[in-house]
Amino acid sequence: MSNQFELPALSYAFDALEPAIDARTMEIHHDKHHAAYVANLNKALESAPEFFDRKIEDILRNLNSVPESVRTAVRNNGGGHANHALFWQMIAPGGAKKPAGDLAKAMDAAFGSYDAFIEKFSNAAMTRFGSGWAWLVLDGNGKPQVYSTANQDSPYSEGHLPLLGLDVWEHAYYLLYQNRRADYVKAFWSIVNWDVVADFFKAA
Ligand code: MN3
Repeated sequence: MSNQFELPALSYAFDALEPAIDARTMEIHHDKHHAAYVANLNKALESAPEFFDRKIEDILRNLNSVPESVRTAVRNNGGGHANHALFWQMIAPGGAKKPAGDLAKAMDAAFGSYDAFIEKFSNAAMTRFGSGWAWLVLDGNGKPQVYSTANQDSPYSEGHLPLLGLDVWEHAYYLLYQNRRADYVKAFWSIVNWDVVADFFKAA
């Protein structure tokens, strides 16, 4: 098969995000969960191999171009692949621990303040029933928005550009936090790499 999708290597050690996220969770999350999304995406596209030449974000932006027989599989597993590939970067160790510069200005204009943003995003993460993601995105007009998506649905499919995402599937936190999603969401703010978020913002 031509350009099958590949699991991107994690650019840091499994224990690099402790104590916010434990090494065992990172290992299973990356090596098992993310790997499964990639494998299932490749399997789904066996019947439509021309999609192997396209970027996953382009496929997700145009899900209606995917054959109906595999569209749901691509939405779920392609979304899973794209979302996790972004997530590992957004929580990479290091970087600024608060937004700055033009990104901070755009966020303050949209949400009022950094604290108001944190509250809005955390609320989106807490109120997503079942599995999904909380997002900070740039919408079609280039304005910051906060919302959550179900399952592995991607902001790309809404025509939006994801800047920051938080995985609130139980597989992302259950080993360390069990049912305490609020503690996981709170710990997330200690590992966000705002330099990476700023790079996504600049590239928009
Ligand atoms: Mn996950």
